[in-house]
Amino acid sequence: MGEKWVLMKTAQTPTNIAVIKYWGKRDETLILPVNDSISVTLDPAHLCTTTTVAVSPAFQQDRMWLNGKEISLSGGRYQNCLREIRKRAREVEDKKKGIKIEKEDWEKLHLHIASYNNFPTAAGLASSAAGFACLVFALAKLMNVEEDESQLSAIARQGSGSACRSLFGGFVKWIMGKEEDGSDSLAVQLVDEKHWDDLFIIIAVVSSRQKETSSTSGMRESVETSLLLQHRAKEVVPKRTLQMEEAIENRDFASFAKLTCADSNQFHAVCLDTSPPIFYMNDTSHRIISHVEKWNRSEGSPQVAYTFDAGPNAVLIARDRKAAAQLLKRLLFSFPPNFDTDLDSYIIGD
Ligand code: 2P0
Repeated sequence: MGEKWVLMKTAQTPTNIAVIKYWGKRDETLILPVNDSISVTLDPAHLCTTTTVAVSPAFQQDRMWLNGKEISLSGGRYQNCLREIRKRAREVEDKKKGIKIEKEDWEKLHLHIASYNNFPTAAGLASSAAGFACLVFALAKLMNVEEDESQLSAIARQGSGSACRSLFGGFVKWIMGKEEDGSDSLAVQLVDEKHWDDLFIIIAVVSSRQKETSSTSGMRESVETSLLLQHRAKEVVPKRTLQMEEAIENRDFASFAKLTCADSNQFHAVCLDTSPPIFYMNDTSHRIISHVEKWNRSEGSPQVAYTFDAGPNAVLIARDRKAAAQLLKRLLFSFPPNFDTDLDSYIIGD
């Protein structure tokens, strides 16, 4: 190997939004959840992470930049992903550039990683999901890794739990698994993105501020203190997951909306049941819920499902284009936007 070459790969990965939420770990290091979860992966054209990974014998250490700013790779989560992916690296040859990397060289070579999110980081829009999925996928491409998406998902999971679901499009299930080593805690695709392409997803950015309680510490506190979390994981989610899979399979929007809204509300109820209580939604979020509930009731059948992650922003899933157009009109009327020039987006709350 000469000293003057750089080999690069770029990947783009969308974020995903859970319709059956992951909240609580049974193993914090391996990131093993207390229940299964189901998500929908967003269109890669919108909320996504783009990551370029590069390797060169000239690099002195592994380094990473997020949105142009260098971040530390010393955390266990990055180290776990890098270690697991390096273990699976294979020989890479680029004859045109005269580069040959042997399998064992990957342990010695250092990486430079540059990652960009095209949406607010850590504002409850699952930035870590797209980020770790993209990192693992880009490294797998660079290192000629053979493993399929489900096997890669078990590596991305060790970066951030929800990341494992971003390696597939469409609707995706993260199977919690039973093994202590986490080998069966991985994502599978339920249906691809064409199966239910009538759905429209609108994200109402209520606030782009960083959340006060990170998901990681929030769910740790919930596991330690919430009795509702125990009931949810054991009694509610196993049944609800099956019902959700059936609703998705049959494109049954009424059941889908009922389950999605109920699961979001129960997740936030678990947050309130945590000591000290965690408040992710704000008044604007609550007003959006009331508005959608009233509208759905007045129509006789649900037009829109709402779901909120660890932040106040509303993810609204409309049954079709017509419902999405009506929803936008209603949102703009009831929540007149403040145009925020820094963010190039409409902020409808504070
Ligand atoms: C989810 N969330 O299923 C749930 C719903 C937030 C609310 O997954 O500690 O950032 O990195 O595994 O994946 C957010 O949790 O937490 C999350 P870690 P993660 O999408």
